[in-house]
Amino acid sequence: MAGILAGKKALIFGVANDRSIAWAVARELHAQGAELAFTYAGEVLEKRVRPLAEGIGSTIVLPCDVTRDQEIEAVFQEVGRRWGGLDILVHAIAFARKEDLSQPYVQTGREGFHTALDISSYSLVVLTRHAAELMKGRGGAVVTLTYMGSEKVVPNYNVMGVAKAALEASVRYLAHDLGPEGIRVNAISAGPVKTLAASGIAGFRDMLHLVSERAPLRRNVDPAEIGRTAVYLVSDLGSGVTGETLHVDAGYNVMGM
Ligand code: NAD
Ligand code: 0WE
Repeated sequence: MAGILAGKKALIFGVANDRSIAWAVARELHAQGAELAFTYAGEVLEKRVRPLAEGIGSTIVLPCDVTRDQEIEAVFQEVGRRWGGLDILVHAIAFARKEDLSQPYVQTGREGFHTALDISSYSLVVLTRHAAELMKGRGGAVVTLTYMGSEKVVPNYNVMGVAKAALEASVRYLAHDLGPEGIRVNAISAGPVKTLAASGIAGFRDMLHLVSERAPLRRNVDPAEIGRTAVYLVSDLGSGVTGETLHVDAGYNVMGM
């Protein structure tokens, strides 16, 4: 019952509801004994996130829209005050304008490009910088969520694919910067999962079906499998792994035909 993350303190960004990948990660970290804190993006989501957090004994639930530097600073100040340090950062945030996920990529405007890269890519850099301050002298681990649309063209993923490519490159550069401090930075490239972020996407059900037919495992991934991979990456089991993007996609990405 001790768990491989007993005594570890984890701060989780990206829970919107109980279908969020961040929530599946939270549950698996909690099952391994980690103590958790959560952030939510806006009042509407507080109503969803607070009961979930309280249900697993978390008392630190703070607002954070990652486009607002003051909110980010307030989160890390409060976590520092309550915990005096941090071991694990989970980043599971992405956003692009709806029109940029339907019109041809070539039409992407400057504002839409900036929005997608700011929220989905730059946020990892600023959150990791703050987290590293609280990980000083104790080491730590950062994990983010990405998608294969960074490596290969997935129709309509568009500017999000470009943002995920920047996110994965950031994982490597952050791993280089923070390795000397004993802080590891990795990404999980997940197969499609039916979450709130996926619900607005036309044809998402067909994508799930196609993956389940073509992937080596002949099925889709279960969010709990993503959560348990996060446990591996942030725990001592993954002590030699940093700067990596690990696919958890039933093997879909290895296929060439
Ligand atoms: P989700 O909608 O449950 O989570 C997305 C989260 O991003 C939400 O909690 C939302 O509040 C947050 N967010 C958006 N804008 C924000 C902002 N300005 N400030 C703070 N938070 C903000 O969907 P999800 O599918 O669980 O997405 C989590 C991560 O997993 C994302 O990075 C996504 O790209 C990635 N991912 C998803 C899938 C999938 O098929 N669902 C596959 C691979 C990777
Ligand atoms: O990263 C994602 C989705 C991220 C996302 C989703 C939305 C929907 C609502 C970012 N921004 C928004 N903006 C909105 O207004 N995934 C990996 C899931 C996903 O999204 C796709 C996919 C897959 C898979 C979009 C097109 C094609 C495939």
